Amino acid sequence: SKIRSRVVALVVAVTLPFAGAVTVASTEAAAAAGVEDEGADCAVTGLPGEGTLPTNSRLPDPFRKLDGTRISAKSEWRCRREEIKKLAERFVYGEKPGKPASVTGTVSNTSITVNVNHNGRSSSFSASVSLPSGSGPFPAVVVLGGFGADTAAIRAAGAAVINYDPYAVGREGTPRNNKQGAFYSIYGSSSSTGLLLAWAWGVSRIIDVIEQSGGSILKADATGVTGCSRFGKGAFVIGAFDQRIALTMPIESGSAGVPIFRGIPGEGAQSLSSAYGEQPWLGDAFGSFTSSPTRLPVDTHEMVAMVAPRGLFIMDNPHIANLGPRSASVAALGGAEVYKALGAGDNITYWSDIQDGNHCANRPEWRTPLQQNIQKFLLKTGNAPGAIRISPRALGNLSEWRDWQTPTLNDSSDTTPPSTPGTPAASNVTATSA
Ligand code: MCU
Repeated sequence: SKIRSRVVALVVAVTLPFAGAVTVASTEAAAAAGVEDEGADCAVTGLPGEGTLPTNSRLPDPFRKLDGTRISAKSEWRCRREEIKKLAERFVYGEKPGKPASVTGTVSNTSITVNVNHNGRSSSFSASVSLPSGSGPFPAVVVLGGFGADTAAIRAAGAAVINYDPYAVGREGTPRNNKQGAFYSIYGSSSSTGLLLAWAWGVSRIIDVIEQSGGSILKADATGVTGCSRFGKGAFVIGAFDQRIALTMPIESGSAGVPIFRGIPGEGAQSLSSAYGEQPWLGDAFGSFTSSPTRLPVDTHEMVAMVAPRGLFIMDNPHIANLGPRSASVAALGGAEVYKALGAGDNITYWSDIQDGNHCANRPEWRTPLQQNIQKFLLKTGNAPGAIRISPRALGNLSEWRDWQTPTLNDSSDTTPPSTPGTPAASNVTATSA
């Protein structure tokens, strides 16, 4: 019957595995960096001013540098990423300050404390810790807020859970000119940095403390981050802005999270002005773009790319149009092009092929990929390839959103183009019955 075939169509998943042959080197590339920002020494010049931004209805080319030329070697990604970071700070999130003058604290089996001193100001916050069974030191997943993330599955996989209260670092419900929380105690209540990067700064300081703790309880080089909804926005930005994070797992993040700001017309996603106005999640500078995102010189596919080649597992809900799941799929597909160019196409998973439409529900479909991602990027015992499983209810079309193609990047700093073009990723459609 018509209804039956419609029901069957709803559970057909589009599966686009990345070709194994071109991504064999990806486990090496997966390693998180030892520093928060590997490109901190890159000289970024030519950042545009707000008045000079051209309109671009498509997604900006992630491979094109501010000087107008495109990168041709993998080694150039480090400083191109830094350009994207600076653009994202200036126009989207506000600035994320680096490590403060003094960060101290403790790690125990049950909690982490963080004390920060900078320019004569101080603040502190803490997070509770739940260890898995077995003997440490353990990798850990920072979980924002208390809902949506499958903490039982995280611990069963062998990682500790760090329960992080983002509101201790950046409160909600404040006006933009009077922001509150540990971040704003240091950088001022009129800081133009939005809550998402304040939350990110807090997680970076937790990692500083874990690094300094000597590693007998938690490993500093095996940290993941996750959260759902507004905390999915947070998890996404946190992972993008600290390269020590080995695994980034945003869940149902919605507008101001993974979905492209340019947004698929008519999708029904929360509008940018609504998200900007609801809470100071985004930086104050974003206020100029809520009704003209086509002027943005950066979009969220490039935040996906900022995570590359590290582990990224984006979970999304195709049943709620307000979350912009189609627009999120385009961001993932666009950012995945950078993963592929870096030889790390196996390190990104996007999964919106789920049954239960409730926001931030516990989902059986994500348990296995969650644990596989933890094994691969945190425990370093697994090597399951990433997958793009987009529900046909919420499938965006990247080709409508880009006017650039993905380059084949050289391995060395030698910028001579390679003689053979890269193998395109395989794509096929897998039907699953419910
Ligand atoms: C999807 O995330 C947000 C959404 O942007 C808000 O408009 C709504 O109020 O809250 C969502 C959320 O965080 O739900 C828990």
